[in-house]
Amino acid sequence: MRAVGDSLCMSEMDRERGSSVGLQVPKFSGAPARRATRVALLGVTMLVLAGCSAADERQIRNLAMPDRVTEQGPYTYELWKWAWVAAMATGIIVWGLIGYAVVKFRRRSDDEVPRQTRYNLPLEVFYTIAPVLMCIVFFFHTVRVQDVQTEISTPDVTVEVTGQQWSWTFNYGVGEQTPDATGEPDDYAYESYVYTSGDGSEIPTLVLPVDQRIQFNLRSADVIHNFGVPSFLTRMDAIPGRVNKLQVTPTVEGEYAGKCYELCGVYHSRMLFKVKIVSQAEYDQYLADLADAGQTAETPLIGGADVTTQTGLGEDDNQEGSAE
Ligand SMILES: [Cu+2]
Repeated sequence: MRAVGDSLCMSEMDRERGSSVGLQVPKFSGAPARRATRVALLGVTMLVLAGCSAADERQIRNLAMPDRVTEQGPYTYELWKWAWVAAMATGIIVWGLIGYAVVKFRRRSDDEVPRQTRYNLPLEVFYTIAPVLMCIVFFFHTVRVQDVQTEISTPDVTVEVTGQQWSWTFNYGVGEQTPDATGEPDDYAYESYVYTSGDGSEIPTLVLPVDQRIQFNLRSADVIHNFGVPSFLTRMDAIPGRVNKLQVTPTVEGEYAGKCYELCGVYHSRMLFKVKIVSQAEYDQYLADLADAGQTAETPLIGGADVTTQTGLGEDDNQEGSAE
């Protein structure tokens, strides 16, 4: 069997002799490719026609993002949208160059082997500088949006949130808030609290007043969790031993879903919670209802060293998680 190099040499020699013997490449027949294209087109058309429900249309319009229900959410969405635009522009340039090269440098006859190495200095300069510029622009806008999402200013309401394997505890302050409280023990924002706590069999609900800047003081009783609500378009880790602060301003009343975003153990997938954004009056009523139900505490339930995690922190006679 001859090596490829040999056959290339032979092909040159053969060509000189006027022979048609060359590199033995199977002849391209367009028929199967055309059939494949037709089948693919038909498939795509059927998929499109198979029905775009209203929900699908909304998904497409939102570029697969949830509706934004906070003041800060649109910043994340804009970053996402423009990242798509940048990716599409890059795609069009790359596909264009591929198409151009495929057509321009195609094999024009059976015994022709195009030059196998080429260089083009302007092109090489372009594909070195363009990605660097893209990274700089992406980095700039990512930092800009991150600054909005992590900005801490004086909150209207502070909610102490504890993640515990495998649910959440929400502590709401009662009465006047001390706005510059650090959230560390002995420096909580409120004099007393009401709470609700989920466990393995009950998904807790986080109730928030609309149009108020809410600060979540995030803590963990055991391992690293991550507090996130898709419709808020932001999330943050809850790390044992520290208080992470996240602020959002909900603007649209309604019910949303929240969850833990950090694989935190065998029942991580159970760490769901509901979010209800309500009017100030309904919020006040909710806190009063929690107080009536006896779910009150002087300090928020944040989980202690001996917390029994599976059952949640707020069991009536069994408040292992309370900070007393
Ligand atoms: Cu978790």
